[in-house]
Amino acid sequence: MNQFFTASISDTDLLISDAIHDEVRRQSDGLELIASENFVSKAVLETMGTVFTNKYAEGYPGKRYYGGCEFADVVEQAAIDRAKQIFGCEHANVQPHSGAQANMAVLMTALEHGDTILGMNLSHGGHLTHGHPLNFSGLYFKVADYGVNRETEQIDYDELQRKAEESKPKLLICGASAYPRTIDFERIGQIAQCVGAKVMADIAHIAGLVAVGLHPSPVPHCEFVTTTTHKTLRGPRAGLAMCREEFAKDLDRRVFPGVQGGPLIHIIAAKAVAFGEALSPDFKAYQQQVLDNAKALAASLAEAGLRIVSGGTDNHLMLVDVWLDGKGITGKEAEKALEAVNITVNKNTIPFDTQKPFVASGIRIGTPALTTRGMKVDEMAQIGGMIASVLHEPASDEVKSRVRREVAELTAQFPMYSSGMGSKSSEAGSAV
Ligand code: DSN
Repeated sequence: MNQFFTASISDTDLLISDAIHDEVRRQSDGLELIASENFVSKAVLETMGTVFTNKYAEGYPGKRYYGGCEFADVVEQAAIDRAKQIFGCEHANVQPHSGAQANMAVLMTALEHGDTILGMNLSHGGHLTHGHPLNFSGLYFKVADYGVNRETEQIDYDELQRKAEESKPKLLICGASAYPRTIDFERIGQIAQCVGAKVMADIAHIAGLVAVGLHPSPVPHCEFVTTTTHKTLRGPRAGLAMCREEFAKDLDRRVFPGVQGGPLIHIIAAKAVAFGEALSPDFKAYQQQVLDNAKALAASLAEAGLRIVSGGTDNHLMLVDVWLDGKGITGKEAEKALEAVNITVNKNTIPFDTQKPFVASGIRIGTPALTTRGMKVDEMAQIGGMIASVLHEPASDEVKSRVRREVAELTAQFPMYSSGMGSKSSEAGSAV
């Protein structure tokens, strides 16, 4: 037998093999609270590591530029059909390698170079691809932005309407990366109609909730809907672009050959598997638990004296103001203090932040990953207490070692990926 096809990574590349092992252990031994992260099923993970990675399949099912695509067609068609079934959209393109590329394809479909877009300000919860000056969206289009109200810290739809009337965008972009409240897609659709704009809803964060009806769907109100597939949707790291049938041909042309070359068929196959999981009744129960957990965690943090931006959460995430007008610590310090006890979050600007994005006044916390591990509201209350003790006394070694111990005890009760995945060279055969 040719060793090339049989040797494992632990036999051939110790540097990478050990890093994989260490990452398995890091994920398993820590509390993962980054709102945009999740853990995929073993089935999704397995599918990503298949021989479909060897296949070129430029084009679309039934219309490829390469021979030998009959099985690639099976998996891509399954992913398309399942995406359409989940979201009730007229057309789905499952080839975008990422959410950013899905957004780029939509902007190229809906706009000409130099047209105006109206997107949510990044520091109020928006995304780089919604008009940041250093991103393609800000480099190639004129950008107007909207945000949240200073008092409520929620989207001010009257102000959004005013901004739309003033800037007359060709495309209104909604959806966010750090917005904890329900988005009124119906109202946004009406505003766009009034000013003759099309709408792109980027539901990367809330796609799992939308999939099961726990967040209102943008599909009836928006010409284009994009998402990543790896956040609440719990699939492989990738993107998905959907649109009304009238834009289908143009969107497909913009994804390939406009923005990308050959599709990643192994990832598309994994999207199909994840979409199949999203269609199961268990997925709705999972998403409900994500919401219940977010509410419980926000409540326990608030009870411990931390300020939750906008007063709470309607979805899978919350923003915590840790700076408190100079009475607390920066987001950067909070992220670091929590990392030291194996709790992973990310620093995040809060609306009207006075700190630079790399320092920030807040942290963003989300529950999708820990909910996948099986944690429920009792564990969230416990975790809220741990986070609060570290943030109240970030310099205390005593608090840090206590919380580190509590994290170890808690994570041990919720094992993951337990089949020996990522065995370290020095511990061959050990299960992680
Ligand atoms: N970087 C992603 C997030 O963390 O929300 C968005 O692209």
